[in-house]
Amino acid sequence: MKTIFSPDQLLHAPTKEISDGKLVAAHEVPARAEIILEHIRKAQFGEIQPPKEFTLNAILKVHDTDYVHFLQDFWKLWQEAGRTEEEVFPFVWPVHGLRHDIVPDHIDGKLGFYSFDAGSPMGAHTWTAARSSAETALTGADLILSGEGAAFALCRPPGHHAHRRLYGGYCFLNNAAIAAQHLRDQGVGKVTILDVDYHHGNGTQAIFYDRADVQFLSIHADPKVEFPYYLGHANERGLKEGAGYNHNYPLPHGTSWDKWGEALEDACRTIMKFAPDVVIVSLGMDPYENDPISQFRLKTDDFTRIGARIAQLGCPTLFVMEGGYLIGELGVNCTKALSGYLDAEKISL
Ligand code: OKP
Ligand code: ZN
Repeated sequence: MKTIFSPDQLLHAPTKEISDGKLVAAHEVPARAEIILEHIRKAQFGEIQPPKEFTLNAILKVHDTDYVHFLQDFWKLWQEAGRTEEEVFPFVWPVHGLRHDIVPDHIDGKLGFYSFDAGSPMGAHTWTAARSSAETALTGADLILSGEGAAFALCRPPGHHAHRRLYGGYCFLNNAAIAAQHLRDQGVGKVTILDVDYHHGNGTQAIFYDRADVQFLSIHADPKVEFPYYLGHANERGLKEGAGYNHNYPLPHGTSWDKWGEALEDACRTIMKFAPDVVIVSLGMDPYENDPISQFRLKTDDFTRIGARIAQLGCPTLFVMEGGYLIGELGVNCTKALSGYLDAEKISL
């Protein structure tokens, strides 16, 4: 299994974020990708290659043009406004009852217009890193198109919280969604996105909510008590043609493998019924028991089981990195998920 990664993805390097009502040290940091890469090298799963370059077309199939231009032009606009801070936060949003049909000219208005949280600082190189992360996912999708059975897109910054026209949850471009759309545009009939990150993949869900060609399933902490709070409930089943193609598995804080594994089993049976041509896994390592911001209790060996169960689906599979925060075990857990996939026949579930 090949891995795709670019050092450009490290250029977005926030040092702080707003969380729990205060400024705290940033969690979504470049070292996350470095520690994973180091373990991927050691595991010798296969070649580690840089992403290819893509025009913006594939990104614009998923994200609105004005939003992409905002991300692209952000640093210039920030400087033109005379601002000097290197990490930038929104602080005012067009929530219920306010207007969404006029994009403000002022940078502070734009920041709130295009975001849904104050936890995702932007800086001079955020666009470069986010675009590179999306190209990593697109290159992974191309490997699948060229006949590879599996590939690992080591995306960072992550993507699953990003909507068509909104950033948040450390995500700017929805890497998994961009890869899924690219596969569809290259002639793949049906794509499943299985999101195993601890947090609900609200962006991915929203992007494909009214579509039957891309099935979305997410196993995550109940949004009643966890970020992103306002999406991810079990009764969100899809709309119009997409009705019945969206499946959420919200689970309580403290969930360990017994209940998590049951949800995965149900999700895998639902995927089998859909019979996708390609599976994309939004791979988060944050369901881990010692993840610094999460409250599930999966153990290292449980990630092996996740990989092995996904392998049993028997579909070409693109793994797209999402969350999982900085601790010593981050790299090991990630390679366990991938080796579980590669060695599935040796693993009893
Ligand atoms: C991104 B991904 C913790 C605050 C968390 C945002 C979490 C974003 C998670 N006190 N704020 O899905 O892992
Ligand atoms: Zn997460």
